[in-house]
Amino acid sequence: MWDALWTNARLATMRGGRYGVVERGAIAASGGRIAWVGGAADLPGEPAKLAREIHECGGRWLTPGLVDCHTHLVHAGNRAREFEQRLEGASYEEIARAGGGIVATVRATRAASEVELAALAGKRLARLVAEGVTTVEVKSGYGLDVAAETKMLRVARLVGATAAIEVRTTFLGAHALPPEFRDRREAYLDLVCETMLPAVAGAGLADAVDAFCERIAFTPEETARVFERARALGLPVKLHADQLSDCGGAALAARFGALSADHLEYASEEGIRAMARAGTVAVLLPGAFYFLRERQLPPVGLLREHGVPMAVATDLNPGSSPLESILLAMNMACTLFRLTPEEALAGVTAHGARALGLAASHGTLEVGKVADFALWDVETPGELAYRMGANPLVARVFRGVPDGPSQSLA
Ligand code: DI6
Ligand code: FE
Repeated sequence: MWDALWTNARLATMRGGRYGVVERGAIAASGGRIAWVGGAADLPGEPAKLAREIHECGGRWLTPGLVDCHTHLVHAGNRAREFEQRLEGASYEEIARAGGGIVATVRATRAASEVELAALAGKRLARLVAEGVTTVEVKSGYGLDVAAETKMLRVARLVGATAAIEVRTTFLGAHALPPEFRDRREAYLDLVCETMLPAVAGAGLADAVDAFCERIAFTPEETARVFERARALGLPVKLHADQLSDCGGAALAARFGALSADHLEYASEEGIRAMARAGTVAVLLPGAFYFLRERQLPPVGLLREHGVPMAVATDLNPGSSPLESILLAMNMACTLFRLTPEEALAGVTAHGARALGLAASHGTLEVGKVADFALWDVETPGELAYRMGANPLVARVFRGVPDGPSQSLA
């Protein structure tokens, strides 16, 4: 007997990154996994005899739980003042060079206690949960010393353990050069590679390692050094690649078999070919493109042509993408980057899961995968990317368990 069965649902299974529609569908969960999925007419018996709990979905659309595969949601403070400065004409790079930018958030995050950080992160997480997110990636990178980086990762693990959502953590020590290492780049990289990475790996605090490869951050050579160390410690890598200029980030990520290369506005065709060969996912972050008013579009046509799977994420962070809505990220991926609504939904399900190394267990409605679902009040799945600022979530299910009233913010 199954734990629970959802009947009379229209399923967007998202298998292979397509809608994979099953009209008049049913889906069952046992032990937190999908035990059965298909057309209700093919159920092996009377629903009441098959499962302990029956949920009638009233013909609504049921999708996999959404995956936000790139966020910086643990941090303190905000950068609203920088937003004003940019509106007065300063550029993101100028503000960063003048000691604002990432380093401003580092100061605030270092000063915050774990309890304070967890409270701030919990609020942001709740907004994602309210839109059907069931898996979220959270990066460090606003600590930039051993104590504050490990604090951020512990907070991310903690908020994950106390909410009905899966949190995957990524160590981003190579996000920016902290002020106390100004003009001592080499020494900071020593700290990242020889002290922080082993400490984080030893404590099991990170599922992956990321770096910001950019003119205002770390060079490809410096990034490669971090990646070598990650590889030696058995951790997969991801990369903030080619966001503001072509640094060869896409090819570098591919060379290390990265799970994903993220942003990619300036990526070259050669880099995209390398990603295709390496199986590296392209994570598109339209929130940052929008908020920084970038002009250079990511090469979506080339990504399609070379068969690189495209994920979509919020990049939720205080500097370049204060975006707390995965549904709006989907909409922007369509309006700004010209993804189809089907690609956008695949980007926050099947391909988002792949970008986290979770393709075998998450992101589609298939037997054996985690029973994480979202149920929507929409007439077609394309409507999820179409609406702006609406939230059609009706119910969310995490590991086979529907959210209770306290979690159900919809
Ligand atoms: N790229 C980004 O868009 C964010 N980090 C990164 O490496 C920006 C982070 C910030 O401005 O605080
Ligand atoms: Fe980012």
